[in-house]
This record gives sequence, C-alpha cells and structure tokens, in this order.
Amino acid sequence: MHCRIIGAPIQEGTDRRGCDMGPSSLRTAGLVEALVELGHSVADMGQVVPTPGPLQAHPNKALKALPAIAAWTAALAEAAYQMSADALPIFLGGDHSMSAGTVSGIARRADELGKPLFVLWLDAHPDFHTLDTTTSGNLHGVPLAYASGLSGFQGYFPKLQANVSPERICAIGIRSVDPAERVALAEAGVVVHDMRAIDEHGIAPLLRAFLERVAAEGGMLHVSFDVDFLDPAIAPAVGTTVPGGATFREAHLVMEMLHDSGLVTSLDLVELNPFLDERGRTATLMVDLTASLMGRRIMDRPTRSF
Ligand code: Z70
Ligand code: MN
Ligand code: MN
Ligand code: MN
Repeated sequence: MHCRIIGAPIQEGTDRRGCDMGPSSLRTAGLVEALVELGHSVADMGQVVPTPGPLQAHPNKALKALPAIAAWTAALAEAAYQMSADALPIFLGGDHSMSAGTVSGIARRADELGKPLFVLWLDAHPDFHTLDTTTSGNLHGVPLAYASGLSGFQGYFPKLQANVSPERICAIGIRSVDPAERVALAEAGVVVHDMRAIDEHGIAPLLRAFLERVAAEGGMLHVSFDVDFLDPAIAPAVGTTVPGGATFREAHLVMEMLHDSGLVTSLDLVELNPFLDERGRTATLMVDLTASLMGRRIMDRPTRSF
C-alpha cells in the first residue's frame, strides 16, 4: 500500500492548547517507520497550511475562531481530495475540526469515483453540532455535521462539493452527547453505538455489521480516530477526557478487523495533545493502533475474513 502522511497542526477548534504538536509527536513516536516496517511505501507530505477566505460574522456569539477553522477546512478539503488520488492518506491532527476538511475532501474523491463513502467515527463525542447549536463554541464539535451536509454552514464554512450521507456514518465509543446533537443524530439517521451497546454486545459484532454494509455496497471507508475514543487510563494525552472509553484490547481488535476487511481508504488521527502526554505514551499507542490497522498482527490467521 502507498501511504501519504499529511500534518494538520490545527488547534483553534478547542480551548486546550497543544494539539498543534500532535503531528510532530506521532512522527516522533515512529509512525513512518512502523508503516515501512509493515512493507508499505510512505511519503511524508509535510504540513498543510490554511487558506483564508472571505469572512462573515455569525449570529452565534459563542463561536470561537470561525475564520481560522474555515481557512483550515478549505485547505484540508483540497489536500484530502488531492492526496487520495493514488494513495491511502493519513491525516495527523490537530483537533477534530480537521475532519470537516478531510471528510469533505474525501467525499469529493468518492463522488468522482462514483463510489459511496462510509465514515467510521471512533470518538467519545459525535461532533454533530451545527454553528447554531453549539453552546461551547468549540468548533471541534461540528465537523461531522458539516461533512454530512447539515444546513447552517453556508456562507461561513467552504461550500461543500460533496458530502457523506449521514446514514453511511457509524459512530462507535460515544459517551458524551449534547441534547441538540442527540436530536440531530436521530433525524439524520447516523448509526450510533454508544458505550452501553459495546458493553451489551461486544465491539466486534457492531463493527462487523457496519463493515459488511461497506463491502456490500462497494464503498470507500474513511476512519476518523479521536484519541478520546480510548479510555483516559491508557490515553491521557487528550484535552477532553471522558471516563469509560475503549480498552487497549477493544481498540486493537477494531484496528485488526479494519485491516482484515481491506476496506479502509483514508484515516484521521486527531486530538492528540502531547503537552498532556506521559513521555509519549499516548502517541506510541496511537502509532501501535495505526500499525494494527495497517497489518501488524500477533499471529497469522487461517482466513482473512472479518
Ligand atoms: C462538546 C462541545 C468535543 C471533541 C470534545 C464536546 C465536543 N460536544 N469534540 N472533544 N473531539 O463542546 O460541543
Ligand atoms: Mn472528536
Ligand atoms: Mn472526542
Ligand atoms: Mn476534544
């Protein structure tokens, strides 16, 4: 597999500073080396630079850094479109507002190829606010709603060239949802597997059902991995820790199943805040999980089914 690494040192989407060091930390933890070791060819494309556009004031006074996030979104959507032409792009955040750009750019690529795009959202949060419903004003809370084509972004964020259909989104690990998001997720038809569902059924059957849908429709699959999907006990380097997250073993299992499916076409690694890390522990875990997604295994298996 040919992989492209793209850094997006964006941190204006969150109150907590330090996410802009995420790409450096993931590189330092050996991301490129891990991929090469697995036999992949890797091109590190460096960092994306935001492209500012025309500004417009928004009536929601809570919104923070709207012009900056719009500028990042424009640049990242273009980068995601370009970088997905001939490779598997891996986007290094940066806070999760990064995915407004990456998912919409990949959606444009999928549209051009005539393939349905599916998104696996691994996160404690659904990030499904619109510019009107967010009360914190932190724009890492809106990327999935924007990329789904929800209304209210027109004139403030870059015009969407393509969107992901909300019913082709599967969110796993969810355990912190605001009231407006709960309503919007249900209306849009996003498939949400919260922590209770994981506890009741186990994470494997939930993921398997989704992967079977992606395979049946011949879709592309974008995986957006927020560090806070993981339990804070194993992944402390994130600004918004929420107790009760995915375990080490659940997370590796998800990555291994994704690998065996052969369906993943792009990946976000977001919200790593090295300023909060313990000697690179979380960064190293994110690199190890990426390695599992890209083919690292404990033992060879008789079949490669998922
Ligand atoms: C909350 C808000 C959020 C990520 C926190 C939290 C949003 N729903 N997203 N961390 N990645 O402020 O809108
Ligand atoms: Mn998130
Ligand atoms: Mn989150
Ligand atoms: Mn966050």
